Amino acid sequence: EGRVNTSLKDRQTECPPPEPDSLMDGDVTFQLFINNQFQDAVSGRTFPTINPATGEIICQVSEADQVDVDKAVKAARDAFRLGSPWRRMDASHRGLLLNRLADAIERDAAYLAELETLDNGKPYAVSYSVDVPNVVKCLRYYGGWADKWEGKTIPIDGDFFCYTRHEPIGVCGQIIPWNFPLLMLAWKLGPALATGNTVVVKVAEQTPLTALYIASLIREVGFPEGVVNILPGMGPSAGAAIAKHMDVDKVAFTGSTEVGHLIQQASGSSNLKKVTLELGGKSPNIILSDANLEDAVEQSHFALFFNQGQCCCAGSRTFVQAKIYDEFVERSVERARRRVVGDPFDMKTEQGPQVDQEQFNKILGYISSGKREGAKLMCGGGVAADRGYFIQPTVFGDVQDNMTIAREEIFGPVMQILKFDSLEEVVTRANDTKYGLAAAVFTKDIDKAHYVSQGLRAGTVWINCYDVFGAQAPFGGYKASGNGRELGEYGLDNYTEVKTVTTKVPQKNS
Ligand SMILES: *[C@@H]1O[C@H](CO)[C@@H](O)[C@H](O)[C@H]1NC(C)=O
Ligand SMILES: *[C@@H]1O[C@H](CO)[C@@H](O)[C@H](O)[C@H]1NC(C)=O
Ligand SMILES: CC(=O)N[C@H]1CO[C@H](CO)[C@@H](O)[C@@H]1O
Repeated sequence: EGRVNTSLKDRQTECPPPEPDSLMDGDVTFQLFINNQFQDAVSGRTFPTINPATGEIICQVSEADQVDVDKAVKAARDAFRLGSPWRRMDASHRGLLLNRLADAIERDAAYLAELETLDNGKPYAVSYSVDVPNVVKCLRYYGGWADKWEGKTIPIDGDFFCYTRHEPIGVCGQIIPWNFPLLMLAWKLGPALATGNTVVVKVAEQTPLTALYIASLIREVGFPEGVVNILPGMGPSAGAAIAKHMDVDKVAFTGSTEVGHLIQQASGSSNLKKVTLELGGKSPNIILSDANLEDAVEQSHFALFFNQGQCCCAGSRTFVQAKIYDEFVERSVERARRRVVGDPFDMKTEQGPQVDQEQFNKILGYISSGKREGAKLMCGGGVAADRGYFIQPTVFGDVQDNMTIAREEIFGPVMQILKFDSLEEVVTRANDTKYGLAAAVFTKDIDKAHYVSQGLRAGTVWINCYDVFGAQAPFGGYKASGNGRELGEYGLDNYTEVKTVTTKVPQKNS
């Protein structure tokens, strides 16, 4: 429960077989979703979304720009006005709607998983058994919170009755990345809707399809008009319009640290909207010499290569203690060579294509820089197919802290293995980065595990495991990896304004 299932054998027995050929049949239109209506962009413009396994166009999608953002914000503002159906709705009913949305997603799980795989390239077995079930769990978790997010009564001095109300912030802009299109949508919608906000979501231009299908389910289960608006579009136009909009009260962004800076600046130069950010990482994964080697190798492989290496929390600096370094590298290379790369609709596939040409080129550029700066290429390093954006699972040994591949986020299937001697040394080196999203330590010694996990400056530390998420536990970054937390009870705070109400209580009754 709550663990990422890494066993392919289990997945094959759970999944219905995919039918990618009939996926785009029927009159599915991919338009903007504003006020519960699907509609063209005002400009009439569209952009193609690409199947990364083939490089072919899947379909055209309406492209939102600033004018459409204005329309969507107006719809969301109107849905948020005092006395609106959404504002008058019982909190328990908001919870019920989130649960109904989860029901509809469960009903259509196979279709959604296929669509996610077609648009993003991640293996269907993973879309079906990891992404979709975690979307459902997240929405149900926040559905449960809707009528339990309580304020306090506070004993202030004097003859007063003082209490707090947890109120929604208002219109929230939410900008979603392409690496987990459905799951990141759920992480954003769950807490925002449970607490009674309205939202304008911009989905990534690489992967707009599943969010637009979710839009049809949002309408089907009965969310009032304007509560959820979903806009496919580009960062510099639609994303920037949300970030600087004077009538957006909060923006939540998941993506690169580079764009995170721009979002924060746009808030500062417009209306000081609240900003939460979940950004990049270069997460240290520390293997002590007493660890269970077989398990540490497998988990470290998973920590880096899961989702084609396209995880903000990927364990992308693997620090291995000197005594076991050579054996660890050898076994990791052997495991990477066995990784099954190919058609994401094939149930045996562990690794599909990278999401697009731009990422593909960028990763190949990092591989060149690794070779140029003197890291030892142990396996992979090249293109893995003659079409689509497939890259060979790649392992670099003898990586030094100052190499580009040890400092910058690669976001691809490229593993860096570094050597260390002492615990003090590895904590200092692990922290020597602008990022602080996640970290892990593998050891059988609980004292060492706690020593290392206390020293690491990161929002999440895994001990003897990696990428274990629960809707119940907060996730977010120290330092340049972000602001605020998503998931768990902490996630509610970042969608709430606290109002203090103080009433005079006269002591004479005459
Ligand atoms: C890393 O540091 C070493 C020693 O100071 C230096 O020789 C090497 O050129 C540096 N490498 C890079 C990629 O900066
Ligand atoms: C997010 O919520 C926490 C409380 O859990 C609060 O301390 C923090 O300031 C909030 N961050 C942002 C960026 O709103
Ligand atoms: C860059 C950074 O945050 N370094 C810190 C990492 O952790 C060690 C030990 O706690 C600190 O001494 C560093 O300042």
